[in-house]
Amino acid sequence: MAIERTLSIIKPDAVAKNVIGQIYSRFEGAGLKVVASRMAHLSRAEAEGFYAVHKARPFFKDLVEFMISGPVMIQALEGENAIAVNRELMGATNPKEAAAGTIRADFAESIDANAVHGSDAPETAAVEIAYFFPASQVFSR
Ligand code: RTP
Ligand code: MG
Repeated sequence: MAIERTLSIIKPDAVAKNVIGQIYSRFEGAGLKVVASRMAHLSRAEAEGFYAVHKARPFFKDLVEFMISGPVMIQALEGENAIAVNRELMGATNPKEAAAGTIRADFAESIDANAVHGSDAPETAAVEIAYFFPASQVFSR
């Protein structure tokens, strides 16, 4: 199996709920290693740039407003099949449809305030990690 990296964001709702540690425990329990990490309060320009792929979507404005509503915790995760493993841990985008025991089922309120972001493919993971972390701040281990 391939060792991959993925970009994860603990969104403002989950940071406000004080569950950063519980979410990190789930990453570690699934064999994912935190190889880069920092807290940030994103500017509008940073959030718009990060979600540029969704620019034409009706939910884009609300998504950006939500992502700049408070601090977020940003991390790169590394492990076997890290992208799919993280998406499995996260659960469905809409927490009402997320499987029991997933991060979104346990901590998310709504499709907007849905606790976490995770990259969806190797190409987007590489772009998203580089968006937040210079190579010198990613510590492969
Ligand atoms: P993410 O990118 O945050 O990991 O979530 P995702 O892949 O599961 O969902 P995606 O389709 O990439 O959408 C990005 C974020 O936009 C919000 N969204 N709202 N109101 C809506 O219909 C709607 N659809 C998506 C969600 O917060 C989603 O995480
Ligand atoms: Mg997505």
